[in-house]
Amino acid sequence: MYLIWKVTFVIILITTCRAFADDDNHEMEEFLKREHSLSKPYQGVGSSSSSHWELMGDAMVTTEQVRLTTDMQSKQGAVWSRIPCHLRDWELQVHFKIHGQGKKNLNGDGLAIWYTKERMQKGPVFGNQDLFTGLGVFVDTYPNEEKHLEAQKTRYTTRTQRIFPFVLAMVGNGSISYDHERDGRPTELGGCNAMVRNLNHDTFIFIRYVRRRLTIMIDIDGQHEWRDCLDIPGVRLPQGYYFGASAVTGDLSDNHDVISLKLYQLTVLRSETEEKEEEDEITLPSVDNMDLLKMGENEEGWSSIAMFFTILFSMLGCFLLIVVGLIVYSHWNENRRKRFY
Ligand SMILES: *[C@@H]1O[C@H](CO)[C@@H](O)[C@H](O)[C@H]1NC(C)=O
Ligand SMILES: [Ca+2]
Repeated sequence: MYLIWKVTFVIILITTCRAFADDDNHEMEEFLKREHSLSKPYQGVGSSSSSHWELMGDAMVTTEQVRLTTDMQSKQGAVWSRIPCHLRDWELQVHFKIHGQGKKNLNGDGLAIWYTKERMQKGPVFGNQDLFTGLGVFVDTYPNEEKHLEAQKTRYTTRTQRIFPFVLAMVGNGSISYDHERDGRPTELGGCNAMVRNLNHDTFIFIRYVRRRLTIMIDIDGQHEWRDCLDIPGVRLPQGYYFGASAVTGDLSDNHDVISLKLYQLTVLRSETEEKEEEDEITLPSVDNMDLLKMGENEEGWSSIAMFFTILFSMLGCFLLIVVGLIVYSHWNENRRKRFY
Protein backbone atom coordinates (compact mmCIF):
# COMPACT_ATOMS: atom_id res chain seq x y z
CA MET A 1 0.00 0.00 0.00
CA TYR A 2 2.78 2.40 0.94
CA LEU A 3 4.44 1.75 -2.41
CA ILE A 4 1.26 2.64 -4.27
CA TRP A 5 1.03 5.98 -2.46
CA LYS A 6 4.65 6.69 -3.22
CA VAL A 7 4.21 5.93 -6.91
CA THR A 8 1.03 8.03 -7.11
CA PHE A 9 2.81 10.92 -5.43
CA VAL A 10 5.71 10.76 -7.87
CA ILE A 11 3.31 10.65 -10.84
CA ILE A 12 1.41 13.68 -9.54
CA LEU A 13 4.70 15.51 -9.02
CA ILE A 14 5.85 14.77 -12.56
CA THR A 15 2.59 15.83 -14.18
CA THR A 16 2.38 19.11 -12.24
CA CYS A 17 5.99 19.94 -13.10
CA ARG A 18 5.29 19.25 -16.74
CA ALA A 19 2.18 21.39 -16.70
CA PHE A 20 4.13 24.31 -15.30
CA ALA A 21 6.94 23.81 -17.76
CA ASP A 22 4.37 23.83 -20.54
CA ASP A 23 3.14 27.26 -19.55
CA ASP A 24 6.60 28.74 -19.24
CA ASN A 25 8.05 27.55 -22.49
CA HIS A 26 5.20 28.07 -24.85
CA GLU A 27 3.95 31.58 -24.79
CA MET A 28 2.07 32.31 -27.96
CA GLU A 29 1.57 35.31 -30.13
CA GLU A 30 -1.12 35.50 -32.74
CA PHE A 31 -1.50 37.45 -35.95
CA LEU A 32 -4.61 37.67 -38.07
CA LYS A 33 -3.89 36.48 -41.60
CA ARG A 34 -6.22 38.45 -43.85
CA GLU A 35 -5.55 36.37 -46.93
CA HIS A 36 -6.91 33.29 -45.12
CA SER A 37 -9.82 35.06 -43.42
CA LEU A 38 -13.38 35.72 -44.46
CA SER A 39 -15.28 38.59 -42.85
CA LYS A 40 -17.71 41.41 -43.50
CA PRO A 41 -18.26 43.10 -45.91
CA TYR A 42 -17.25 40.00 -47.92
CA GLN A 43 -15.84 42.14 -50.69
CA GLY A 44 -15.98 40.38 -54.03
CA VAL A 45 -16.93 37.00 -52.51
CA GLY A 46 -19.17 35.20 -54.98
CA SER A 47 -18.79 37.86 -57.65
CA SER A 48 -15.09 38.50 -58.27
CA SER A 49 -12.59 35.88 -59.38
CA SER A 50 -9.87 37.84 -57.60
CA SER A 51 -11.60 37.28 -54.24
CA HIS A 52 -9.77 35.01 -51.84
CA TRP A 53 -12.95 33.02 -51.35
CA GLU A 54 -15.14 31.13 -53.74
CA LEU A 55 -18.78 30.09 -53.38
CA MET A 56 -20.32 26.83 -54.47
CA GLY A 57 -23.77 25.28 -54.83
CA ASP A 58 -26.60 27.14 -53.12
CA ALA A 59 -24.31 29.36 -51.03
CA MET A 60 -24.90 33.11 -51.28
CA VAL A 61 -23.57 36.29 -49.78
CA THR A 62 -25.67 38.95 -48.05
CA THR A 63 -24.49 41.96 -46.07
CA GLU A 64 -24.79 40.01 -42.83
CA GLN A 65 -23.47 36.55 -43.63
CA VAL A 66 -22.42 33.92 -46.09
CA ARG A 67 -25.50 31.71 -46.16
CA LEU A 68 -24.41 28.18 -47.07
CA THR A 69 -27.97 26.87 -47.17
CA THR A 70 -31.36 28.41 -46.60
CA ASP A 71 -34.03 26.74 -44.46
CA MET A 72 -35.26 24.63 -47.37
CA GLN A 73 -35.01 20.95 -48.30
CA SER A 74 -32.18 19.44 -50.35
CA LYS A 75 -29.78 22.37 -50.43
CA GLN A 76 -26.03 22.25 -50.32
CA GLY A 77 -23.53 25.04 -50.34
CA ALA A 78 -19.94 25.82 -49.51
CA VAL A 79 -17.35 28.54 -49.35
CA TRP A 80 -13.69 27.74 -50.02
CA SER A 81 -10.44 29.62 -49.71
CA ARG A 82 -8.50 29.93 -52.95
CA ILE A 83 -5.17 30.18 -51.15
CA PRO A 84 -3.44 27.14 -49.66
CA CYS A 85 -2.33 27.66 -46.07
CA HIS A 86 1.34 27.03 -45.33
CA LEU A 87 1.31 27.98 -41.67
CA ARG A 88 2.62 25.49 -39.15
CA ASP A 89 0.65 26.62 -36.11
CA TRP A 90 -2.69 28.31 -36.48
CA GLU A 91 -6.09 28.96 -34.99
CA LEU A 92 -9.30 29.28 -36.95
CA GLN A 93 -12.08 31.23 -35.24
CA VAL A 94 -15.42 30.40 -36.77
CA HIS A 95 -18.38 32.70 -36.16
CA PHE A 96 -21.49 30.89 -37.33
CA LYS A 97 -25.25 30.72 -36.90
CA ILE A 98 -27.66 27.82 -37.36
CA HIS A 99 -31.35 28.66 -37.22
CA GLY A 100 -34.66 27.58 -38.72
CA GLN A 101 -38.33 26.81 -38.29
CA GLY A 102 -37.89 23.15 -37.38
CA LYS A 103 -38.43 22.02 -33.80
CA LYS A 104 -35.70 20.11 -31.97
CA ASN A 105 -34.45 17.14 -34.01
CA LEU A 106 -36.69 18.15 -36.90
CA ASN A 107 -33.93 20.09 -38.56
CA GLY A 108 -30.75 19.22 -40.36
CA ASP A 109 -28.25 18.28 -41.38
CA GLY A 110 -25.48 20.55 -40.20
CA LEU A 111 -22.37 22.46 -41.06
CA ALA A 112 -18.74 21.49 -41.53
CA ILE A 113 -15.43 23.32 -41.30
CA TRP A 114 -12.61 21.99 -43.43
CA TYR A 115 -8.85 22.02 -43.76
CA THR A 116 -8.30 19.70 -46.72
CA LYS A 117 -6.20 18.97 -49.73
CA GLU A 118 -9.32 19.01 -51.93
CA ARG A 119 -11.59 22.02 -52.44
CA MET A 120 -14.84 22.81 -54.29
CA GLN A 121 -16.01 19.18 -54.44
CA LYS A 122 -19.67 18.37 -54.04
CA GLY A 123 -20.58 15.29 -52.00
CA PRO A 124 -22.39 13.57 -49.14
CA VAL A 125 -20.35 14.78 -46.14
CA PHE A 126 -22.18 17.96 -45.16
CA GLY A 127 -22.15 18.94 -48.82
CA ASN A 128 -18.47 18.10 -49.33
CA GLN A 129 -16.92 15.02 -50.87
CA ASP A 130 -16.36 11.77 -48.95
CA LEU A 131 -12.88 10.22 -48.74
CA PHE A 132 -11.44 13.66 -48.13
CA THR A 133 -7.82 14.26 -47.17
CA GLY A 134 -7.38 16.43 -44.08
CA LEU A 135 -9.42 17.69 -41.15
CA GLY A 136 -13.20 17.98 -40.92
CA VAL A 137 -15.02 19.51 -37.94
CA PHE A 138 -18.74 18.88 -38.08
CA VAL A 139 -21.61 20.60 -36.31
CA ASP A 140 -24.05 17.74 -36.74
CA THR A 141 -27.60 18.87 -35.95
CA TYR A 142 -29.49 15.66 -36.74
CA PRO A 143 -29.03 12.38 -34.79
CA ASN A 144 -29.28 9.87 -37.67
CA GLU A 145 -28.17 6.85 -35.66
CA GLU A 146 -30.21 7.67 -32.56
CA LYS A 147 -33.31 8.11 -34.71
CA HIS A 148 -32.62 4.85 -36.48
CA LEU A 149 -32.24 2.99 -33.18
CA GLU A 150 -35.37 4.64 -31.84
CA ALA A 151 -37.32 3.31 -34.81
CA GLN A 152 -36.06 -0.16 -33.87
CA LYS A 153 -37.10 0.45 -30.26
CA THR A 154 -33.54 0.27 -29.01
CA ARG A 155 -31.06 2.90 -28.01
CA TYR A 156 -27.65 3.68 -26.64
CA THR A 157 -27.12 3.43 -22.91
CA THR A 158 -27.32 6.78 -21.17
CA ARG A 159 -23.52 6.76 -21.03
CA THR A 160 -22.99 6.56 -24.77
CA GLN A 161 -26.12 8.32 -25.96
CA ARG A 162 -25.48 11.76 -27.37
CA ILE A 163 -27.35 14.99 -27.26
CA PHE A 164 -27.47 16.77 -30.60
CA PRO A 165 -26.30 19.12 -32.06
CA PHE A 166 -22.94 17.43 -31.66
CA VAL A 167 -19.54 18.81 -32.66
CA LEU A 168 -17.28 16.07 -34.00
CA ALA A 169 -13.78 16.03 -35.50
CA MET A 170 -12.40 13.58 -38.04
CA VAL A 171 -9.10 13.25 -39.89
CA GLY A 172 -9.27 11.64 -43.32
CA ASN A 173 -6.40 10.30 -45.42
CA GLY A 174 -8.27 9.91 -48.70
CA SER A 175 -9.46 6.38 -48.01
CA ILE A 176 -11.54 6.71 -44.85
CA SER A 177 -15.27 7.05 -45.37
CA TYR A 178 -17.56 9.18 -43.21
CA ASP A 179 -20.49 7.07 -42.01
CA HIS A 180 -23.46 9.40 -42.28
CA GLU A 181 -25.95 6.85 -40.93
CA ARG A 182 -23.91 6.60 -37.75
CA ASP A 183 -23.14 10.32 -37.49
CA GLY A 184 -19.44 9.61 -38.04
CA ARG A 185 -18.94 7.66 -34.83
CA PRO A 186 -16.67 4.95 -36.31
CA THR A 187 -14.06 7.46 -37.49
CA GLU A 188 -14.32 10.23 -34.92
CA LEU A 189 -11.44 11.71 -32.94
CA GLY A 190 -13.91 12.95 -30.37
CA GLY A 191 -16.31 15.78 -29.85
CA CYS A 192 -18.87 17.40 -27.60
CA ASN A 193 -22.48 18.40 -27.50
CA ALA A 194 -23.30 22.01 -28.35
CA MET A 195 -26.78 23.52 -28.23
CA VAL A 196 -26.24 26.03 -31.00
CA ARG A 197 -29.58 26.32 -32.78
CA ASN A 198 -31.85 29.35 -32.77
CA LEU A 199 -29.82 31.39 -30.31
CA ASN A 200 -29.99 35.15 -30.12
CA HIS A 201 -26.33 35.60 -29.19
CA ASP A 202 -23.20 34.88 -31.24
CA THR A 203 -21.82 31.36 -31.45
CA PHE A 204 -18.19 30.42 -32.15
CA ILE A 205 -15.97 27.41 -32.69
CA PHE A 206 -12.20 27.65 -32.27
CA ILE A 207 -9.99 25.15 -34.00
CA ARG A 208 -6.41 25.38 -32.81
CA TYR A 209 -3.53 23.40 -34.28
CA VAL A 210 -0.29 23.86 -32.38
CA ARG A 211 2.71 21.53 -32.17
CA ARG A 212 0.62 18.82 -33.76
CA ARG A 213 -1.98 19.17 -31.08
CA LEU A 214 -5.58 19.66 -32.17
CA THR A 215 -7.75 21.61 -29.74
CA ILE A 216 -11.36 22.50 -30.35
CA MET A 217 -13.23 24.92 -28.13
CA ILE A 218 -16.71 26.37 -28.34
CA ASP A 219 -18.22 29.65 -27.17
CA ILE A 220 -21.98 29.25 -27.48
CA ASP A 221 -23.44 30.54 -24.23
CA GLY A 222 -23.05 34.24 -25.00
CA GLN A 223 -20.68 34.60 -22.02
CA HIS A 224 -17.44 35.01 -24.00
CA GLU A 225 -16.12 31.91 -22.35
CA TRP A 226 -14.42 29.14 -24.24
CA ARG A 227 -15.51 25.65 -23.37
CA ASP A 228 -13.21 22.69 -24.10
CA CYS A 229 -14.59 20.32 -26.69
CA LEU A 230 -11.66 18.21 -27.79
CA ASP A 231 -7.89 18.13 -27.21
CA ILE A 232 -5.74 15.55 -28.97
CA PRO A 233 -1.97 15.38 -29.43
CA GLY A 234 -0.23 13.66 -32.31
CA VAL A 235 -2.49 14.91 -35.08
CA ARG A 236 -0.47 15.11 -38.28
CA LEU A 237 -1.77 17.57 -40.83
CA PRO A 238 0.27 18.53 -43.90
CA GLN A 239 0.77 22.17 -44.84
CA GLY A 240 -0.64 23.72 -47.99
CA TYR A 241 -4.26 22.61 -47.57
CA TYR A 242 -7.39 24.76 -48.02
CA PHE A 243 -9.84 26.10 -45.48
CA GLY A 244 -13.52 25.88 -46.26
CA ALA A 245 -17.01 25.57 -44.83
CA SER A 246 -19.96 23.63 -46.18
CA ALA A 247 -23.50 22.71 -45.20
CA VAL A 248 -26.32 20.52 -46.36
CA THR A 249 -30.06 20.07 -45.85
CA GLY A 250 -32.11 16.98 -46.72
CA ASP A 251 -35.71 16.25 -45.80
CA LEU A 252 -35.04 18.49 -42.83
CA SER A 253 -33.47 21.92 -43.10
CA ASP A 254 -31.95 24.97 -41.42
CA ASN A 255 -30.24 28.20 -42.39
CA HIS A 256 -26.52 27.53 -42.10
CA ASP A 257 -24.67 30.83 -41.91
CA VAL A 258 -20.98 31.65 -41.69
CA ILE A 259 -20.48 35.17 -40.37
CA SER A 260 -16.69 35.03 -40.31
CA LEU A 261 -13.72 32.70 -40.57
CA LYS A 262 -10.67 34.31 -38.98
CA LEU A 263 -7.34 32.61 -39.26
CA TYR A 264 -4.58 33.50 -36.82
CA GLN A 265 -0.97 32.53 -37.23
CA LEU A 266 0.40 31.40 -33.88
CA THR A 267 4.06 31.86 -33.12
CA VAL A 268 5.14 29.12 -30.81
CA LEU A 269 8.52 28.63 -29.21
CA ARG A 270 9.80 25.11 -29.55
CA SER A 271 12.54 23.38 -27.61
CA GLU A 272 15.31 21.70 -29.57
CA THR A 273 13.87 18.24 -28.97
CA GLU A 274 10.46 19.39 -30.14
CA GLU A 275 12.01 20.79 -33.31
CA LYS A 276 13.67 17.41 -33.87
CA GLU A 277 10.44 15.54 -33.27
CA GLU A 278 8.63 17.63 -35.87
CA GLU A 279 11.47 17.61 -38.36
CA ASP A 280 10.01 15.04 -40.72
CA GLU A 281 7.60 16.53 -43.21
CA ILE A 282 4.03 15.25 -43.08
CA THR A 283 2.70 14.11 -46.43
CA LEU A 284 -0.48 12.29 -45.40
CA PRO A 285 -2.84 13.22 -42.57
CA SER A 286 -2.86 10.76 -39.68
CA VAL A 287 -3.42 10.56 -35.93
CA ASP A 288 -0.94 8.90 -33.58
CA ASN A 289 -2.37 6.12 -31.41
CA MET A 290 -5.77 6.12 -33.05
CA ASP A 291 -6.38 2.65 -31.53
CA LEU A 292 -5.77 3.98 -28.04
CA LEU A 293 -8.15 6.83 -28.75
CA LYS A 294 -10.82 4.33 -29.73
CA MET A 295 -10.18 2.40 -26.54
CA GLY A 296 -10.44 5.60 -24.51
CA GLU A 297 -14.00 5.89 -25.69
CA ASN A 298 -14.83 2.72 -23.79
CA GLU A 299 -12.95 4.04 -20.79
CA GLU A 300 -15.83 3.74 -18.39
CA GLY A 301 -16.47 0.22 -19.57
CA TRP A 302 -12.85 -0.66 -19.08
CA SER A 303 -12.57 0.91 -15.68
CA SER A 304 -15.57 -1.00 -14.39
CA ILE A 305 -13.95 -4.21 -15.63
CA ALA A 306 -10.70 -3.13 -14.02
CA MET A 307 -12.59 -2.37 -10.82
CA PHE A 308 -14.18 -5.82 -10.88
CA PHE A 309 -10.81 -7.54 -11.21
CA THR A 310 -9.22 -5.31 -8.61
CA ILE A 311 -11.91 -6.24 -6.11
CA LEU A 312 -11.78 -9.90 -7.13
CA PHE A 313 -8.03 -10.11 -6.67
CA SER A 314 -8.12 -8.14 -3.43
CA MET A 315 -10.68 -10.57 -2.08
CA LEU A 316 -8.63 -13.55 -3.25
CA GLY A 317 -5.58 -11.95 -1.65
CA CYS A 318 -7.37 -11.45 1.66
CA PHE A 319 -8.70 -14.98 1.52
CA LEU A 320 -5.20 -16.32 0.91
CA LEU A 321 -3.78 -14.30 3.80
CA ILE A 322 -6.49 -15.62 6.13
CA VAL A 323 -5.84 -19.20 5.01
CA VAL A 324 -2.07 -18.84 5.46
CA GLY A 325 -2.69 -17.11 8.78
CA LEU A 326 -4.91 -19.96 9.96
CA ILE A 327 -2.37 -22.60 8.90
CA VAL A 328 0.45 -20.80 10.65
CA TYR A 329 -1.70 -20.29 13.72
CA SER A 330 -2.79 -23.91 13.91
CA HIS A 331 0.83 -25.05 13.49
CA TRP A 332 1.94 -22.72 16.24
CA ASN A 333 -0.96 -23.87 18.41
CA GLU A 334 -0.11 -27.51 17.82
CA ASN A 335 3.57 -26.93 18.65
CA ARG A 336 2.57 -25.09 21.81
CA ARG A 337 0.27 -27.93 22.83
CA LYS A 338 2.99 -30.48 22.10
CA ARG A 339 5.34 -28.50 24.36
CA PHE A 340 2.76 -28.60 27.14
CA TYR A 341 2.16 -32.32 27.03
C1 LIG B 1 -5.73 5.55 -44.06
O1 LIG B 1 -6.13 5.22 -42.73
C2 LIG B 1 -6.66 3.91 -42.60
C3 LIG B 1 -7.20 3.75 -41.21
O2 LIG B 1 -6.30 4.23 -40.24
C4 LIG B 1 -5.60 2.88 -42.97
O3 LIG B 1 -6.12 1.60 -42.85
C5 LIG B 1 -5.11 3.18 -44.37
O4 LIG B 1 -4.04 2.31 -44.68
C6 LIG B 1 -4.67 4.61 -44.54
N1 LIG B 1 -4.39 4.87 -45.93
C7 LIG B 1 -3.20 5.26 -46.35
C8 LIG B 1 -3.09 5.55 -47.81
O5 LIG B 1 -2.25 5.39 -45.60
CA1 LIG C 1 -26.21 13.46 -38.48
